[in-house]
Amino acid sequence: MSVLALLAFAGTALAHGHVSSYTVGGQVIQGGTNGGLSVNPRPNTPAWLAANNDNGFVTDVTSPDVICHKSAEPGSSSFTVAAGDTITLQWNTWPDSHSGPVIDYLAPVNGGFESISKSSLLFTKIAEAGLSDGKWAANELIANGFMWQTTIPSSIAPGNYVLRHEILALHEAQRVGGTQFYPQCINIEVTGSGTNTLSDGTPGTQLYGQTEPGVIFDMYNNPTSYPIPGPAVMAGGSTGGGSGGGSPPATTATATSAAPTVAVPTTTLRTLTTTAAPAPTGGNTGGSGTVPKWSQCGGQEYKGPTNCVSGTTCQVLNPYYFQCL
Ligand SMILES: [Cu+2]
Repeated sequence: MSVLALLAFAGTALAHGHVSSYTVGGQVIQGGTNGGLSVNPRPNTPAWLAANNDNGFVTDVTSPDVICHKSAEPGSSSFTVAAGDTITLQWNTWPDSHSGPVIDYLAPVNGGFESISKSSLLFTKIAEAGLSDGKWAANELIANGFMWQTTIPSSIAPGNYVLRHEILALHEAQRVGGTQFYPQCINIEVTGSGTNTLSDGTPGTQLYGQTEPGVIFDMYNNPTSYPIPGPAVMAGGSTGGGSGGGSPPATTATATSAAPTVAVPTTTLRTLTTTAAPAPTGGNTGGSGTVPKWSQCGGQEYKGPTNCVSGTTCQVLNPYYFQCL
């Protein structure tokens, strides 16, 4: 019995996750968790490093740890994203039992990334997904090979920002202090012609109240709706799914193949990213049956075409998701 109990406990503990990579415009950036804060010398990475190499979580909504995870320290570099473009966030894993919302924030950065004081970051919510048609966003993420997508609103002004991506696990949320926060941060440089500088955001330690509806929640009572906690989503932000269909829309590749900074027409992206369905079959199977760049080409339970378009190869991002890169 003790062996079984131990095994069960170990399985649970190991099942928590982190973002293992970020993909945008053909760049694949490592997540910050590998080795945590102990890596020496520090990698020059856009992803923040934190003491979450145990894949743990934060429960105190007023702790600095809730900003970008435990003892987080800013990444020293950034990667470029055009306003209107979509970032693919790949979690290494996520347990089925840990249902909850998936939320994304942006905070503008004044000055260099290395000297960020995390307590001075002011976050604006750019996307949120909670409970829709009886399905939790976190479980949607699992169904899509632990992948999530978030679009940088096209109105965002050029400049440096921290993207704060987060899953809330609600399996103990019926009690105060039971909700588990899994924030992940990465530095981005937004390009484009937007004008919104996000000057009226909220400090990370003030995003949530410990007894706010949605932080306190009983997920075991067959809920039909869920009040996503935190500030309201900005105008032009995204509500609903972020799983986006298992692969970035093919139009992104078209737009970015000429130059990485070309903005994709907002209307096109919005239509595509709000469709919480697999990539249009016409996109993958039309014509020659080759897979466009950025699209899925393999992985467990994947049944689509596997031949990548010329100039790309099918690369394993995780056992569930191979992508033409
Ligand atoms: Cu857990």
